[in-house]
Amino acid sequence: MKTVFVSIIIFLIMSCKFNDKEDRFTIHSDKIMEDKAFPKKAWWKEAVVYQIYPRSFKDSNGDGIGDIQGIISKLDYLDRLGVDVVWLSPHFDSPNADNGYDIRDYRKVMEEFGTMADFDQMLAGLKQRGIKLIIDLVVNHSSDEHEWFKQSMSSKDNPYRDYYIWKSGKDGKEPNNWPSFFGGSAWEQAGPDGEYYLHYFAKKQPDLNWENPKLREEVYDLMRFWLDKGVDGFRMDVIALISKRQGFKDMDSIGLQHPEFTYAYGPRLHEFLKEMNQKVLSNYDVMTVGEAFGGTPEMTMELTDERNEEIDLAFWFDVARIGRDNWYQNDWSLTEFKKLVKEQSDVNYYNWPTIFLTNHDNPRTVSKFGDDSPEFREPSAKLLAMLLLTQRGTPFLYQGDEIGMTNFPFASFDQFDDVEIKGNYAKVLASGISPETYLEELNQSGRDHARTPMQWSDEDQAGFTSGDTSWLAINPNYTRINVKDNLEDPNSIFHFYRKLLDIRQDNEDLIYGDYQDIAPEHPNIFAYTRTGAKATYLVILNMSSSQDALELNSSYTDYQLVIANQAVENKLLNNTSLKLGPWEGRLYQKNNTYHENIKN
Ligand code: TEU
Ligand code: CA
Repeated sequence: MKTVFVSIIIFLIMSCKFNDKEDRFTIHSDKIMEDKAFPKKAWWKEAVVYQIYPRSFKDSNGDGIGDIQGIISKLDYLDRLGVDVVWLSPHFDSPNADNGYDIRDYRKVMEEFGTMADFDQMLAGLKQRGIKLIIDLVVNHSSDEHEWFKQSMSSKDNPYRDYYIWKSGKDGKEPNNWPSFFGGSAWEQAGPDGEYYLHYFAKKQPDLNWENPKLREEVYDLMRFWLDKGVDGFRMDVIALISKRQGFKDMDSIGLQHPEFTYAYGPRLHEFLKEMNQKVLSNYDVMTVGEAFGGTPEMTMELTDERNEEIDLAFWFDVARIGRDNWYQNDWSLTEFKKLVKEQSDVNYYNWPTIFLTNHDNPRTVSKFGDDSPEFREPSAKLLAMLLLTQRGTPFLYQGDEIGMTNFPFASFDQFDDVEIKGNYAKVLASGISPETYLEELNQSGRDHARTPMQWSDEDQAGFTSGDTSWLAINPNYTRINVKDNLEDPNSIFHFYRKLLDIRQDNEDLIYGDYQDIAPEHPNIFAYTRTGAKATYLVILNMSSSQDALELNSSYTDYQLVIANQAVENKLLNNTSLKLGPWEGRLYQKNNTYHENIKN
């Protein structure tokens, strides 16, 4: 009896194992039979996107604020770098409560940035150079200075009332206990009727009411306005938040304690996005990328599943925000990091991933993921370039990363500009945290690190402005870290990015190839392959400031070195015991190994 039982167990274990193998094999053979060995091609899958935060990119008129003519003066620079698409953070008319993420007029250019003629000139200049442009669509909320909101606030009977979300108070207090991401309640009392309006972000960013079909038509119209000008798509700000849970019940009572989960993926999100796609996006050859936090991978994948016809791409925040708990930065390990990268990469056939390490809401890439000390800043910035540009997914590169710009050494609170940092200050201190601790954390996590002006040269104000001051302090390390020096030095971070961009664009398998982590448990070395029809690429990155070793299995011999961030003696990989220096990264290639790999 006992033996029968044991054999049944063994049989079960064996068959699981066996099935496992079978499955893997079936997936591959299916892929080939159905011609699904590789994802369907699309220009936005092959593109590398460069994000411009216009306020901090380049000032042309000496007022200390970046502007469109400034961008125009740097188009050749972008062309030289070799990026395919520019994502421009908001350039619309705005009172700048949140640096343009609070729009007063969706059809007007922010005066500080220039005019519509400047915008058209920039767009034409980009197109001449074969660079596409996507703009920021911020339609979860508008500015409270938008005409719609002024009307809406003026009276309960105004036809624009339902463009926003108004509720009466409960027992003389806010309608529910929802908090704003930027401190305090998400409700603000306003107007003659004593009602409250909803704002997930600052008070000056009232949430739009997507339940109202008229509002939705307004949004579709403004999208057409920019698409008809020739922009190539949108980055969609907090798009997962547009459909509100209509009960407006207290957070605890709906069982979703965290605001991100309470606000994101509301019941009509997919319906709204399908409508937007059908009425607008499907009429243009454009790309869309949604900022989509607050959901599980499955929920995010539903947004970008091409069969659903909603949006093309989504930003998953797990990788860029690893270890983050609000403004608090916890320690994290490389093995966790690898798991998150793999999770992002493992989307199904109908999805395509994105990869980014920072944006205008996060610390600098080299300071968070590399080592920004004078000794290791350069090799680690180059290694992170290799990581970003050899992943499976559309890479998003943030301005300044191509020269290894670092976090700013904030010494006091008056150096910050960010509405989030200021808005949360009172709440954080009231919770018993000391200002010193908050400042220390913000020096790792704060949004202003990414927003200090671009360092163009070692001249005054880093060549960002000809004026005496800039809107946010320049990082004092501009004398060492700037574009001018990078352009002159053939071994600079800039030129390394440029070469990698070339390599990616010339090697389709590096774009579409399968992703496999070959050393998921290694604590310091990130090693993976990208396998396509013609070639397999092997990427080996020592993500630590000390020397380390990696044992490869014998199938990884005879790989040819493509590029490395440090001198490598032997261009042919014929030794399976590898020793890597601190932050050493190598990219190897071997031809025609795809079919062999399947058999293995
Ligand atoms: O950010 C969305 C967002 O919620 C976070 O990334 C945000 O930075 C904050 O840390 C949450 O605690 C987008 C924009 O990227 C950001 O710049 C805007 O401030 C925000 O939406 C509101 O429009
Ligand atoms: Ca200016």
